[in-house]
Amino acid sequence: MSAQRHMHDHSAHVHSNHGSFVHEPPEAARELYREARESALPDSGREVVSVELEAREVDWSIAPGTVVRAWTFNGQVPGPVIEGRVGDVLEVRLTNRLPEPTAVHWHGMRLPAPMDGTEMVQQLVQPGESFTYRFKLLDAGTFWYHPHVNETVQLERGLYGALIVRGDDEPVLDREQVLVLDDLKLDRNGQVAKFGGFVERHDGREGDVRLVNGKREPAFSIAAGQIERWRVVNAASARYVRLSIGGAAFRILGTDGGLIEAPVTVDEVLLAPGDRVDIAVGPFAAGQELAIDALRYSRTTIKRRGDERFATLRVGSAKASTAVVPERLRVIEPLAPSSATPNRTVDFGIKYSLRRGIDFVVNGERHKTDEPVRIGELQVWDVVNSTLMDHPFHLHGYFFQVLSVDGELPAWRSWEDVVNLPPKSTTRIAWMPDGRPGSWMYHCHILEHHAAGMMGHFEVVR
Ligand SMILES: [Cu+2]
Repeated sequence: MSAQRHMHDHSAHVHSNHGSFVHEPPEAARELYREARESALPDSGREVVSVELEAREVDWSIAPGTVVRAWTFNGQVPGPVIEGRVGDVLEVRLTNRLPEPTAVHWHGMRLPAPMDGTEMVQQLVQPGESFTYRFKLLDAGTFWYHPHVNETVQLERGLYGALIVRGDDEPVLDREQVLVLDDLKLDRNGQVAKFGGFVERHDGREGDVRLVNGKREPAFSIAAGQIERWRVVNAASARYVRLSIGGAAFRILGTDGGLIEAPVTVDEVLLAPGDRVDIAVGPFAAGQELAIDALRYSRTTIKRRGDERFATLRVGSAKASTAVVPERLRVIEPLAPSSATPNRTVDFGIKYSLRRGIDFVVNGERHKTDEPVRIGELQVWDVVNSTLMDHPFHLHGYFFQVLSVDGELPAWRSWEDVVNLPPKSTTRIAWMPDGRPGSWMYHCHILEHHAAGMMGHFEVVR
């Protein structure tokens, strides 16, 4: 199908995203899209990975005898795991069979702006229509995809999936598993509960049903003596997951933007909404059973939670291991010293509103229009959280490094696209606009906060 066919004019339609707030793609969007699509060519020896994604409603079984009316990619929750290699081109044709418009955001990908899947860079894909995303895979890591339209509803109903990009120099472990975490709020009839209300608006929507790969509290297995690489994605709307594997030690290998410099041994790791972590799990002894839990995490919500079970890990009989976890994984050059002078402050705050109760704002404004950023000019931003709640800050299209949190150095250097902002804190980040002009955004990845205005958009310009 041609670009022209996909991009025909929808200007007569009303696009609903966050309430009455409408972002529109620029006039030149069609031409920019065509250029981006045509210029995405694989490196020599690499290929075009073609994927068909159909967004459609199906009955999805989260547990034996428990069926939920879900919105899915290709009839499954999560959507299919999409896999490619660095240097490949990913081409995804999205067909919308939902009763409302959608679009797909490729979370964490350094792609051209017209492929970012937001309402700022493309016309939404109307029911019955298709749209093709095509971009080159530049970075190895664990990414994910999800709609950026009516996202509080579309993600909750099941529209999300993992996207894995492999590099040449990856640690070779015994086996790999992808764990996509989510929670689901069901009503008395066992269906997706209605949306909205003050608690949901304030806390973000959390549910009492915990899913891993679309199943309620499933069991995983690992062979005794083996070490596996787990790629974990937090796809929940608002839930923070302080991931524990029975209290056992595991090694962090990578975060949002791929491998870190050296493995870090921990017995828990925090995944804010939108976060990913790659970990080396094991070895364990035969017969062990470990609880994969989210430990209690207080983020100053109205509704509180204790430790909660996501899954169980059962250790089977022993198998030989050939896993090697190298002591050095890669080198990450620092973008800037922690003393670098910030050139922008992004302040996540709340304001009381007579009409809406609470507004979630950036520098005092809902859906802030921020200053442009020039390609090649290092960005050092102080990202401030003025509130008493945690907020996960997400930047589209570019990885950043955390330079400091309240003046303290982070425990390790990494590339991130999500960082949790603790209450009343300042997180200094650095990032480089490395090209790819166009409309970009940052926002809180608690989807209800994003929808309520905790986002800013800006142009990257030459
Ligand atoms: Cu938030």
